Amino acid sequence: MMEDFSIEALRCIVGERGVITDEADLAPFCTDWRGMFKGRARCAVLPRCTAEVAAVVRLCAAARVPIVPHGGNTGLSGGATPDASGEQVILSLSRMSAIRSLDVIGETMEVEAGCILQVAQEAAADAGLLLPITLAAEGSARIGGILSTNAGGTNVLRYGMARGRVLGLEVVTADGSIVSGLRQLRKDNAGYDWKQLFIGTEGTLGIITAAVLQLAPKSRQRVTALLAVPSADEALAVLRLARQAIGETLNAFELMSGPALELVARHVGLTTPLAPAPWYVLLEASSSLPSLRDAVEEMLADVLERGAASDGVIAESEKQERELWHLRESITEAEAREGRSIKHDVSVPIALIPAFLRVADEAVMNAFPLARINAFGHAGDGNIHYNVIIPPDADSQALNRLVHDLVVDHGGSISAEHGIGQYRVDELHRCRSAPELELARRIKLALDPAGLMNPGKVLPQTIVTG
Ligand code: 2HG
Ligand code: ZN
Repeated sequence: MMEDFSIEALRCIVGERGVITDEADLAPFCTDWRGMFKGRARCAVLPRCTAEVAAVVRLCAAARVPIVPHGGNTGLSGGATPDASGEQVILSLSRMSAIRSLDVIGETMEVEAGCILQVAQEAAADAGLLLPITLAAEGSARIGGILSTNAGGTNVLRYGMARGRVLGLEVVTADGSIVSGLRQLRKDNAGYDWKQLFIGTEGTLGIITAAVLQLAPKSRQRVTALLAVPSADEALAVLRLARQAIGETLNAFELMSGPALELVARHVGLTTPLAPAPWYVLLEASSSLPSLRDAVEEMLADVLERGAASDGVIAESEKQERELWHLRESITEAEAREGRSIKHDVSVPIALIPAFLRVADEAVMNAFPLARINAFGHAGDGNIHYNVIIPPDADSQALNRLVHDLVVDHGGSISAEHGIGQYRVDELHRCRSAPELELARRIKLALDPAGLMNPGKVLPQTIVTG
C-alpha cells in the first residue's frame, strides 16, 4: 500500500536542518556544475549516518517517491540532477563525511560517502600513504559519487579506475536495507562480489554510504615533465619509450591539443613554458628509488633525439609541478567559458587514438564547418575528452551520434570515466548490444523493481515502467 509522504516525516529522521525546501537553497542541488542539466525537486535531504539514509529510503519507498543521490556534483553527465517533475527527493551525502579509520599496516582507509576526495587524500598523506585517485575536481568530488560513477582521473594508467581501490563497501538498497561489507581484505573470493553492482551504476541500484579503500605507498621522488609533440602518433611513440624506460613509475600520461591550451591561455591566463605545438604531453612519474630523475632525464633526451618530441621541460620545484598540472586541469573551465561545448568522454584502444582523432576531426569538420575541436585527456589509458565547441544552433544529437559511431567503429566506449548519467542514456542504448542491455535490465529489475533509485539515469525509465 502506498503511504503518504511528508517533509515532516523526513525531518523526524534527519533533524530540522537536514531537510532543505527553500527554493534558493535547493537550487544548487537542481543543476550541475556547468548548468547544462536542470531539474526540480521536492526537497534535499541530508542524513547524518547510514541508519538515517536507510530510514529515508524506506520512507520514500513506502510512498513511491524517487530518490536522486547527490555527491560533489562534478560528474558532468547530469547523474545527480533531478528531472523536471518536482517529485524527486535529492539525497545528499554531504553530512556523512567522516574518515572512520585508517590502517597503516594494511594500507586501507574506511571513509564515508560524503568525504571530499582531497580531504581523504590529505588524511592518507598525513599517515605517509597515498590515496591514488586523482581528479581535476578533487577539491569538490565526494567519495560516494566517485565510486558510484567509477571515476577515472589522471592516475588510471598506474592505479586503475576508482573501482580498483574498493576493498569493502556499505550500501543502502532500494528497500532501505543496510548491507555492510566493510571488509579490509585484499583477497575475498567468498561468493558474489556484489560491491561491483553499486560501483559505476550511478545510484540506480542503491546508495553507497561508506567504503574501505586500498591505499598505496607514497613515493619519495616525483618527476613531472611537459613535452611538445608534433602529432598524436608521436605522442604514442613517447608513451612507448616512457613505458620501456620508466614504465612502472609512470603515474600519468596526459595529452593536450594546442587549441586546448590556447583556450586555457585565453580564459584562465596560463601559458605553457614551451613554444606553440600541435600537441603536448604532460607526464608524471614517481618512485621511492633515488635514481628516478636521472632515468626520466635519460628517457627525455632519447625522446628528443628521436624527434618524437620537439621540446620539453622538467619541473624543478613543487611550484613548477603545480603550474604544469594547473594548465592541464584548467582545460574544462576554459572550455566552459568559451561557449557551448558538447562533451564526448570516449575511450578507444590506446594504439588507435591517432587514427580515431584523424577520422573524427575530418568527419566533424565536414558535417559542422563552424565547430572547433577541444581534444585532450588521459592518452596513457585510452581516454580522450573529444569535446566540440559549436554554435548555439548546431544539432548536438547529430554530433553525438557522429562521434560515438566512430568510437564504436574503433572498438571504443562512449563513456570512459564520467558515466552515462542522463546525458548519454539514449546513446548507450544505441551503441550497446541487445543482450548487454537485457542483462542490465534484469539487474535493475532485481534490485530496484519499483524504479525509485535515480530513475532515468543510465537506463531509460521505461525499462521499469514498461
Ligand atoms: C578531465 O580530464 C575531466 O579534466 C573533465 O575528466 C573532462 O571537461 C571534460 O570533458
Ligand atoms: Zn578526464
